[in-house]
Amino acid sequence: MTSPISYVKINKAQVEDLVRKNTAVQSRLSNVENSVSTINQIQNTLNTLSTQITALSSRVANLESNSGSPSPSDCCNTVPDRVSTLETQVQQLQRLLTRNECASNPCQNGGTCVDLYNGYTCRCPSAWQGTRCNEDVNECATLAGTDMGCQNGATCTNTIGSFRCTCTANYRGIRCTETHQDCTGASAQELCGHGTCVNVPRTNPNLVGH
Ligand SMILES: [Ca+2]
Repeated sequence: MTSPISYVKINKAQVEDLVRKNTAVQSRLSNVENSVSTINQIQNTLNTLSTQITALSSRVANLESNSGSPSPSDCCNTVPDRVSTLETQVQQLQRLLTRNECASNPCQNGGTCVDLYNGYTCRCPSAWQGTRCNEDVNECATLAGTDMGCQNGATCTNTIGSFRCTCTANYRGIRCTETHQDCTGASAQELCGHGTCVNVPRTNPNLVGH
């Protein structure tokens, strides 16, 4: 006896319906796979957190068992006090930064005041020194041997706020840098009458040399 061969006839609409259902099944399968992946990630994260919590617990236990160190609660109770101390210090710094120490004109004798953090400095004229430019500079010491001091063997005398040069016989000027020219000027004719005046160095500061 031979089995009869059976045929199932389906039309185009049924084929399209099967394709749609297959697509839907594939989509649901993909969602399930994604969900499994997400669950694995969550599980890994939980494992990591668990490890960290265990480590933290161990550290807290160590801290609590160590009587020489402050416990976490002691530590955190002092935080407000420390913040308050910091605020006070910041306010003090701000006051020092904004205060103008030059307001009282501390620099004397023409000194220029420069306001600094918690203080001032004075830039003094050359004849004065010191924190407030109230100390005389001894120019006879500081300028000795320089072009700014007394020249040509002059004697230097320090004065308050300045200095004075006493020149040797043949020199003149503030620093004794010029020689007497006794043959120049209207007096030369009177000095020599009808002769020719020739300058010679003075040997006495008060007597002309000619
Ligand atoms: Ca002086």
